[in-house]
Amino acid sequence: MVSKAKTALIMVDVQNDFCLGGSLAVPDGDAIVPLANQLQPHFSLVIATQDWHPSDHMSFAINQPGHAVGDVIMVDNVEQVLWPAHCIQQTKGAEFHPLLETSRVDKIVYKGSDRMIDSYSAFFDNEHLRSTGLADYLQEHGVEEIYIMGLATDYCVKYSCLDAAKLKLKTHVIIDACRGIDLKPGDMDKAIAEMRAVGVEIVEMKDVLIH
Ligand code: VGL
Ligand code: ZN
Repeated sequence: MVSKAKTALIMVDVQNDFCLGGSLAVPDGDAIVPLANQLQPHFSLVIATQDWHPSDHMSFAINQPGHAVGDVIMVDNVEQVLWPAHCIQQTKGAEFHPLLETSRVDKIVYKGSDRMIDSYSAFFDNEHLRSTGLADYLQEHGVEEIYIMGLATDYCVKYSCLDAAKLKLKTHVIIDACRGIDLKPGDMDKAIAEMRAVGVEIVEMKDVLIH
């Protein structure tokens, strides 16, 4: 039997550390939690990602003596931005925001568990060496079209969208259900332009909720 194509919602990193009071709080990050809940019933599959780092992860400034948060260093010949320690496995900061509805979540994708390589994308690590299994999961479930929202627009949302487009998924980003870090002012606008350039469709809540 040919499975009918389905549409999936991918909620990126709606975790305590990226929200108010978290160690890597994204400005206004909490605002997207009710939007995530509102979106879920409109999709046949709901997927949530969790940034899931060991405490000795090389992306944490504290693990790179002599360096500070925001520095960009080379790790194994790959550029790496240094962050405050965040989303450490099994800690409160790595948990989903307490108001995020999780009963409809069909699959959780963990990423960033290898201490030597970061993984902004929900699909692959930053060097595309290892897959998280999400692409196979979508294929097995007949998903050809995805909607991405969450945190942060200019990192995990952007890289997830770029990989999805490469995988030939019809990719939409629900831009008013995302918030960005803007480490350098303009990063968020640049991220939107980069996503658009590879064919990602930029949509808003209202475009999704009418269906
Ligand atoms: C993220 C920085 C470091 C994100 C994750 O979820 O956008 N950003 N780790
Ligand atoms: Zn991270």
